[in-house]
Amino acid sequence: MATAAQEQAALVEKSKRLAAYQAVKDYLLPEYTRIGIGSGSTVVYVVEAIAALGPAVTSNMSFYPTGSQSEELIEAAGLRLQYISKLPAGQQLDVAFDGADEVDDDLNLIKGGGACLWQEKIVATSAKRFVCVADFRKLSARLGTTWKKGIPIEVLPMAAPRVLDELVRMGSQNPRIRPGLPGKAGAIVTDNGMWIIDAPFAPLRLPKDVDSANHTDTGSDGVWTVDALADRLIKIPGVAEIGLFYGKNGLEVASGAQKPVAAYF
Ligand code: ABF
Repeated sequence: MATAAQEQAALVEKSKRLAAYQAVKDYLLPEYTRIGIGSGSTVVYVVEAIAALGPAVTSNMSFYPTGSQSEELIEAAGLRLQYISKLPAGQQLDVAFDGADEVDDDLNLIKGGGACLWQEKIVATSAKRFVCVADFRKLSARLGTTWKKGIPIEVLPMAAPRVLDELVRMGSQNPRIRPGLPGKAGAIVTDNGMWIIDAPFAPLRLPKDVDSANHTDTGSDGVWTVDALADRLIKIPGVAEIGLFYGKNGLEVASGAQKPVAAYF
């Protein structure tokens, strides 16, 4: 008989798969030719759902990865691989699909738990529409509620100590350089030769939280809004990119069985 933990794990996998198939059904139009493919375990189901459509649908499509993991995924599925560096200036992807670590009420995202956030942000912002595919565990009212490890920040290795100092000044509780994968000494090294710092902050406010006199979006009481924190983090010298995705234009939610969610911008 399955344990409670095994049942929960099976439910999570089912939810990821449902969310992925629903997102592909709703947002991969047959006329599309350029599709961004993100990273993480949920995206594995996105690629599975796309490959299941068969060559009749996918033969005119090219797939743009966000790093080595999704590159391998695209190739293994027999889909055409292309690189974002080859996308001419002035042109866009039709759509990009990716996962997330946490999604808030306004559909802001924490991403980067898989250390691919820089290329993920480039691919996401190169697309006319970004589709975030996430299972029910990822939803929370405020970022930093369920994803306690901190906001992933990609940094130039030589700048890491200076960035850590600044994060502490900004109120991050115990920011840390992410260690290498099991069996690998030292810091994790991204596909771009950078390191990742994980910076925990108190759950981030949204604009709807800051309209009373007691609240501020400046961080002076130690609690940041998503926008104010993101604006400040990206300006720290040595920071290459941050794992806060907070473009809000045109966001929508689609839900289905087991509460899969897709966020779009
Ligand atoms: C990528 O993979 C990352 O931005 C995010 O950190 C992670 C989500 O992985 P999973 O789908 O395995 O939860 O999308």
